[in-house]
Amino acid sequence: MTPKYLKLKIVGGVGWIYFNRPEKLNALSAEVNLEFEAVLAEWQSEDAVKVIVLAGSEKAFIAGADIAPMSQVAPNKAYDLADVARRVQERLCDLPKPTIAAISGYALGGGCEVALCCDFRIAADNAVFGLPEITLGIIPGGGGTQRLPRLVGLGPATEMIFLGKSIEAFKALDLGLAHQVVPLGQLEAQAQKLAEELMSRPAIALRAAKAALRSAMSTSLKEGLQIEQQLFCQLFATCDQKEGMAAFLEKRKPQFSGQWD
Ligand code: CO8
Repeated sequence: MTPKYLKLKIVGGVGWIYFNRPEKLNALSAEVNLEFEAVLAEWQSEDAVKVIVLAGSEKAFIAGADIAPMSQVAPNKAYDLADVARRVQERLCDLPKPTIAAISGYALGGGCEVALCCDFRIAADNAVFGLPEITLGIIPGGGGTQRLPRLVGLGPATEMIFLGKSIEAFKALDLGLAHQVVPLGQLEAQAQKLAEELMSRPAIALRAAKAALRSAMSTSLKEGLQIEQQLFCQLFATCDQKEGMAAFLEKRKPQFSGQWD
């Protein structure tokens, strides 16, 4: 498929998805969400893609959901609108491959929520994060009230969501919303570098780590510990567990294959 609002490229195992609707600062319409969902579905099982990076343009990662169509939505249709966003974002969160949001410019509303679904957020020094929905008379509808407090704590999330004020890159770094802040001109290179570092890790163990960490956000401690134990044990059936431990004992660098025994 050739998407209209996304640009795609694969560079050495890294699948880049650029939101590309510049006239609307990459605002997420239903069409954009459906294209995004289709690419994620395709790349989930695409062996050539090991890590996925999301990016926008210099001015905007994504400036939120598209307000124009949303302004006309009747109460009985709001559910359908929110449901598409929820479905796509859950797919992104649950993707069994590492994901990185490379954020320059505005990451507002639904754009901030998409970034929250990624495993890593690298911010350019011009990045602006925010959940301004309250200023539109609504609240975040794509997971913001749930994922943001889990990531940064209830206090900062309350401030961002009640007041709807944006924060800049270094403030996001302080809060733990961004993992790193880099000069705008280095954003892509840094994201590619992180992706390549992730690719050097044992893929099955990385997938298990992601599943275990994600479960920490949605289960009780008791249940989460059981999930962790199960995943931990499964890894003893991988070539990478044997290789990783043998390499340590033989004092050499491991060569991971990402294969089951
Ligand atoms: N929706 C629609 N159009 C947008 C959006 C948006 N979110 N953001 C920007 N645009 C459009 C502008 O209307 C403008 O279009 P035009 O040239 O036709 O007038 C164009 O993009 C350029 O924008 P500006 O001229 O406003 O650029 P500025 O540099 O002056 O301002 C801002 C940039 C500060 C980003 C400003 O555009 C802005 O405040 N945008 C809206 C941000 C916002 O409120 N986002 C949250 C939206 S609500 C949301 O995301 C809820 C998510 C719920 C998910 C579940 C349901 C789908």
